[in-house]
Amino acid sequence: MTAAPYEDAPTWPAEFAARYRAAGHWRGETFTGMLRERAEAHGDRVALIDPAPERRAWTYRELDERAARLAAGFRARGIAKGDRVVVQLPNIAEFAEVVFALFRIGALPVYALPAHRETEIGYFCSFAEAVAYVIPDRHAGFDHRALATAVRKQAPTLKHVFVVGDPGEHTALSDVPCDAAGEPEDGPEPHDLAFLQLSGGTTGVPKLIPRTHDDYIYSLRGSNEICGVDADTRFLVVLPAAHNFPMSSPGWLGTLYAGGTVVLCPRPDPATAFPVIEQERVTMTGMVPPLALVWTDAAASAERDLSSLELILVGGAKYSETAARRLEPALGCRLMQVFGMAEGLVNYTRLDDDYETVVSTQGRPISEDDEIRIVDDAGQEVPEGQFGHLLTRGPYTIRGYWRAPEHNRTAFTEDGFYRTGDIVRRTPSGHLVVEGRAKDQINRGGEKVAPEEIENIILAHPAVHDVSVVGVADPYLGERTLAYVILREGAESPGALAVKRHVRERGIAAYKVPDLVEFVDVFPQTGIGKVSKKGLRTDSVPTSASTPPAQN
Ligand code: OOB
Repeated sequence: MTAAPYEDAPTWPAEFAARYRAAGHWRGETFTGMLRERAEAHGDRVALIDPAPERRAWTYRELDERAARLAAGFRARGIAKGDRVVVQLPNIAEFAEVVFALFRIGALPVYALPAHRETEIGYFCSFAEAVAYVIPDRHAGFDHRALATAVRKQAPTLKHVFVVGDPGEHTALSDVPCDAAGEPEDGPEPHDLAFLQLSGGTTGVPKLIPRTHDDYIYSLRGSNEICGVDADTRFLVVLPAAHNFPMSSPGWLGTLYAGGTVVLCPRPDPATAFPVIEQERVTMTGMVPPLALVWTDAAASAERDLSSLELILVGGAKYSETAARRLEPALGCRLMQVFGMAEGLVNYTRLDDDYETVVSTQGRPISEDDEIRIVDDAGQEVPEGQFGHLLTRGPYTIRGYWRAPEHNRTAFTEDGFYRTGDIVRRTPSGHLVVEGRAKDQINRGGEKVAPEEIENIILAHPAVHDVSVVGVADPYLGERTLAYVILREGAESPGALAVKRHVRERGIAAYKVPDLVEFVDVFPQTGIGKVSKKGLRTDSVPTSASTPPAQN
């Protein structure tokens, strides 16, 4: 493979790149260099703890050596710079080993979530022309090897399936490492792509987000400074490690950047996480609002010692002020709100913000070079303090999705601002308050669902004439998904369960199966003014921007 895939997305114009370098944001670091430096500086410190099923603790030296050996093995099997590799691993130590091995080669991990199934994985593998797919044998009761077998049939570029555990008909990851003959000479440059992150999505298929070493490492450094991450930090990864939030805000990559210790949590529930916090003396973690509610409730009766916790970050979806006020007293640590996106921009409340700001805003940008515009439907800036569409541009916000020139024309302004699809207002202190959303996306407790993706599946049901998937308020998740279905004339109703089964059987992440299905004669005028998207699509009218804000 050539380096061409690195160029498959718009990047920062030269004058911006020069400015970000001059400002010291982009320092010419790579992930490989970062890990090697930490291994040289304090090789005996523990980088990573994986508590289950048997506790494993890898030092920085061990992680670096493992990544080097695995990289050599990947190269021996033909994986080269610029190749894409879909990585679908749960919160296990091998996650870090695999991605640092790929970084070393300059191959690009595509971060799938453990919940993704045949529809999503098949798409990632074929769209990204992936050469390899890395999986666990089984996870959460699901056999990923069978999924891999099915995906191989539809993705002709896929040459390897590497399995953590029992490989079945595929290749055991443990058979891959071999003696490393030094570092590859053609390893990635700091301005090269490091990986492809997934977008929450507003369209039928998720978009891939190209992040470079330079830009992502800057967001780690900035996040670490704001959150006070240092070599003494013990960060617990409770959300899926593949998601941008637990990866970089400040997340496990931020913690490794600082030389701290990452503790992987196999499941996020208090019964699993609290004993890990006690045993490993965890100091920091990050989570979505519904989980923060569960932890807040569970803390009162918890028999575990949570006193090592200093800071919990909450974000990914709107955290209600009422819930936010309960967290600190219940868990005995500080709260920080985070409003971020895999495309780039991340906002945090600050450790020295007053309490009211922490509980009632979603923070302010990491960087003084994060440019924020809040505009009305016509693209004009709104008066200070009023709400509008959030547009952003900056040193770690992408200038375009990977291989999506058509979509990029509407997702970005001509001068390179990303249209976040979020409706926000700015307080006098510069903090943002998320008021709602204009994009066609449902935020199900931090998990993003693109209605169009689900509608397309439901439309394929023989009894269905038309469908509209919308978000409805839910006290726990913030939003749940509701599919309004109009049946074909004369068709017998298959019933709500059959519609849900139809979606599930298409092999899709469980969180995307509609929570509710209602059969209607015409689409009700909902709070967000949805109409038939089928009609919209045939008329090819853009669905974004003009929709009034929905409540998150
Ligand atoms: C994070 O990343 P994504 O890419 O899954 O989702 C981004 C979207 C934002 O555009 C916004 O609509 C929503 O998620 N969001 C929030 C929020 N944080 C994210 N909405 C309201 N309040 C918040 N605090 O979700 C993500 C990435 C990095 C750090 C944190 C979250």
